[in-house]
Amino acid sequence: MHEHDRIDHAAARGTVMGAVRELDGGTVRDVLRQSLLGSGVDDTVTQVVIPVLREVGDRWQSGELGVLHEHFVSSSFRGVLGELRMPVQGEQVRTVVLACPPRELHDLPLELFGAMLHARRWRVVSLGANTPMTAIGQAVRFLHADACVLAGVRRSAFESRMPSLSRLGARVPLFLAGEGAVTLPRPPARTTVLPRDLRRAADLLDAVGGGGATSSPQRSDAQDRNEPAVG
Ligand code: B12
Repeated sequence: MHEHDRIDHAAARGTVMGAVRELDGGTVRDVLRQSLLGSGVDDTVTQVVIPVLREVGDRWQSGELGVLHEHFVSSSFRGVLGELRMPVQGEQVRTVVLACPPRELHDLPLELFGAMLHARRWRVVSLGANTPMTAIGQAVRFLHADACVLAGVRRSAFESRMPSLSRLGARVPLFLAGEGAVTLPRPPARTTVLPRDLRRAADLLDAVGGGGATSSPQRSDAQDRNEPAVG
């Protein structure tokens, strides 16, 4: 990355944080659009959107910002995300289903990930927060999905439904993501845990999703053979 790119992203983050404090949605949108035009979806998500989300979250928890700022930033980012999903030219041959498991409400990082997959020419179908496992299975079947990604902040989002995750993983390349997935001591069989880094995760899914995830080194088929699970 060039020096001036880094300075632009830092400036963009500063301007967006200022706009969030002022509840100025127009400026949030303008800065994100400019960043998208100048440096694309991956950089905008990883260099501007995620750091701002984290900072707002941290400041909310410390009491410096209020729940209104968290709601405002989530809603503003969702608005711009909608624009990111404008149809891309050419064919989008692969379909991915995104969802948060039951009782998991932290869906924004997954939506951002969806924008990054969309930019990689995936057809992205988002089921959002708190989605019943049966509904996820139905969507996967109905769409003949090439991949499915489930994200959760808490381990319990996955730990409480290991058998149904393994069953779903037998039907479609299944990727688990978010802090709840990366901290699982043993991921469910037939699932792949995505790394924390969204760009690396998108590249990984792009490489293996629909193209034989069974060959992925992070895929936990190992459990079927009583070998230590990786990832
Ligand atoms: C915003 C927020 C919410 C929003 C969610 C908005 C939304 N629609 O997404 C709302 C208000 C709904 C919410 C609710 C709750 N939340 Co909350 N929330 C947060 C907050 C402030 C920010 C989360 C966030 O989006 N961060 C930005 C993301 C991008 O960063 P990240 O989480 O670090 O994720 C990184 C990686 O894990 C990875 N990653 C994450 N998701 C994904 C997905 C994919 C596909 C990939 C590849 C990677 C990836 O990418 C990130 C970059 O490294 C955090 C605290 C914080 N400062 O982070 C708490 C936090 C996550 N919440 C927490 C809790 C406990 C809750 C509640 C249970 C109650 C509460 N105390 O508020 C409820 C209910 C949650 C539920 N049932 O699911 C805890 C979780 C602790 C835990 N591990 O159990 C946190 C950490 C706060 C805390 N310290 O207590 N929350």
